[in-house]
Amino acid sequence: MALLAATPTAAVAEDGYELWLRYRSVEAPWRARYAPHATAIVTRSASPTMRAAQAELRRGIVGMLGAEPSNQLQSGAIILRSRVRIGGLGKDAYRIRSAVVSGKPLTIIAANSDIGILYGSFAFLRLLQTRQPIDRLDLSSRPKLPLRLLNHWDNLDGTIERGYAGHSLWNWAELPQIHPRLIDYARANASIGINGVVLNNVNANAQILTPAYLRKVAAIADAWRPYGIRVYLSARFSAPIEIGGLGTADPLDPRVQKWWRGKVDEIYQLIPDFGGFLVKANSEGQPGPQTYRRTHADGANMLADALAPHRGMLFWRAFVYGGSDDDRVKQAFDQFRPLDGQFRRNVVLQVKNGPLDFQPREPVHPLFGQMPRTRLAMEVQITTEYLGQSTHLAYLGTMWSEALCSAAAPDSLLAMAGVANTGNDRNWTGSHFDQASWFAFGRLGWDPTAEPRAIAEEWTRMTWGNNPRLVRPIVAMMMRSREAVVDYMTPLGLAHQMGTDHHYGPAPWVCDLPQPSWNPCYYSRADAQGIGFDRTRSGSNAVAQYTLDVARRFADLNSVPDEYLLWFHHVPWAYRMRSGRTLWDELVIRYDRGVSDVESMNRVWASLAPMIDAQRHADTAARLKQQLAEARWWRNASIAYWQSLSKLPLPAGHKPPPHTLGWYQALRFETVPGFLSPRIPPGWPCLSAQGDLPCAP
Ligand code: GCW
Repeated sequence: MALLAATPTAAVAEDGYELWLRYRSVEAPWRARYAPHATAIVTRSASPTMRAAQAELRRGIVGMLGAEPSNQLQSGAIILRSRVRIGGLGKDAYRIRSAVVSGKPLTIIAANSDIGILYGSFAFLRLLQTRQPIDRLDLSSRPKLPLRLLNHWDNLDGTIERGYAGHSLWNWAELPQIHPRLIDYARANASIGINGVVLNNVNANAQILTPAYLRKVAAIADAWRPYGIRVYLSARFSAPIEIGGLGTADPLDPRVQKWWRGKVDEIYQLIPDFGGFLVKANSEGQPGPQTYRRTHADGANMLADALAPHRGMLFWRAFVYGGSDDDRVKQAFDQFRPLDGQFRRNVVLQVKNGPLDFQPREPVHPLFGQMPRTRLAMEVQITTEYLGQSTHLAYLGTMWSEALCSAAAPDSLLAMAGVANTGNDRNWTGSHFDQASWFAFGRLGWDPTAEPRAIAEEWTRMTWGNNPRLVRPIVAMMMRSREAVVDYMTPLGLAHQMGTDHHYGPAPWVCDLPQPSWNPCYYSRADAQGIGFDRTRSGSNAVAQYTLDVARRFADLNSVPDEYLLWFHHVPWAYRMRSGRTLWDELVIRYDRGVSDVESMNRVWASLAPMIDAQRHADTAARLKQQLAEARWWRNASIAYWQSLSKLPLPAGHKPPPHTLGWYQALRFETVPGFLSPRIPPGWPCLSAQGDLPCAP
């Protein structure tokens, strides 16, 4: 250990490309323990998936133990045994077991299918990567959810909606030639059990369904097949008009049905294991069945019928609002709950984790647990549109686990869908720490009951190193990180206080957008008397959408958790909280707590410098510094605005914002991602990384 401390791994240059599959050399005592159990890799099958498993094991063993494994059945061999019919385990499951055969210690990775072997191989490597013993193994694992999908919001022009890590990984000009990076992408996904990828944005372009694109899509499907990843596409509901030459997309029109059947047959000719379609319909301007006075079920079932003969799935999103003046968070439930039981077997209703829109904190979506005759997917956003984009360190395992644990969600789930945070940045996700949420998404899709802390620790060990002096503080930082964002952006159940359109930075004062529910003021309902959205019976009664016991808990001021107070209740500024403080004081304290958490993250990270490679350390340090400036900005701008309404003094010891409200309101951010071209007129004030100082002209 002394030796380890004296020669830190910091010497090795790293850029984050390898993600959590770094396979760096293990410390000598561990090598002595591992090497006798990794002398050879033996398999009889040469299927592409088995070859991928073998190649990964070899890569890991050479990297970590520095010795080339043979392919001989010898002492210390790893035997890959597929199609063994392991009772009780499904297709993707694996079993890893130590055995002694004819006096030779062996490790057997067994599975019902080749893909189970690949998953088992990654699991075996993970044991070494996280410094677990491997000499007396007997473990098995199977995914609790059969479908674990990434959703890419990639546009055909290479841009990514809400993407903060560069351009799309799919280079349509270069395809069908496969860039090696696409294989590394598949390895990363297979290592965490992801088994489906939707390639294109749900705000879909029908061109993806034309033969020229489909041939390129087929090349991707071929490349990923060995890794167990099926390709899916977002389908634009009006494609029969745009690329089919029809005058309608009415789902009950036989010509439309025939066109989709033909299109689906054409896709399966090229991609026999095509996963299916994902559809955003009648939402935010996207076309859909309601255009023809048909229901969401009519639309979904028509597409599902075209896919069914090929065993394809149809994911239909429940993210709809705008069709009524009612509270926005009620609208998806009101539209979809009555359709329970009306969807075909191969339809999956894809529901966001919360009823609004990927906020730092929302209560769970009330559709979970209340669509007993419909298969559901929980959609989460890995890309952090509303949590500081790729600057703020926010580990999302804790957030998703919160949703998965609530309202019996896991029992009613067939799938998890995660809006991907990858792009062509060298380290895939822009921020190194954003890799953790990609990792956690896969691990929670495999087991929604997994502990977010255990996942964070696993990722930390694989990504940064196993030294406990580094693991402990990093995990602690990750576990607190999302709550810190909640505190300095939208504490106590506030939501959607972000800047218009790009959703970057605070804008609680905005109240003039044409669609009422796009306005932050719609959600805060703040005025001189108080703050919060009354969703009890005296207000929108959204609370009644929950099951009786949950509804009661949320509706009652005595039992609603502080975290959801202003989501469900409008209360006076002087409202007395459980802490004994007034709401106003508590609010200010929460903002400050969030900021001080980020201060401490900065300190902790700085102290880890000697144990972390220079490039990744510096990159993360720079982002944390920016995060601190932005956390202060969120705190100051929000407090300045609320104070202009409440007229109350700040509690003792809490500093007033350094600028006037008008100063914060005048900031413009027209070069942040979301805009295609910089549109900052010269002379606009903006925020510098140094804090509340205007940028240099
Ligand atoms: O959160 C919102 C985003 C949109 C996105 C939409 C959706 C793809 O701001 O950019 O559109 O959600 O989920 O459909």
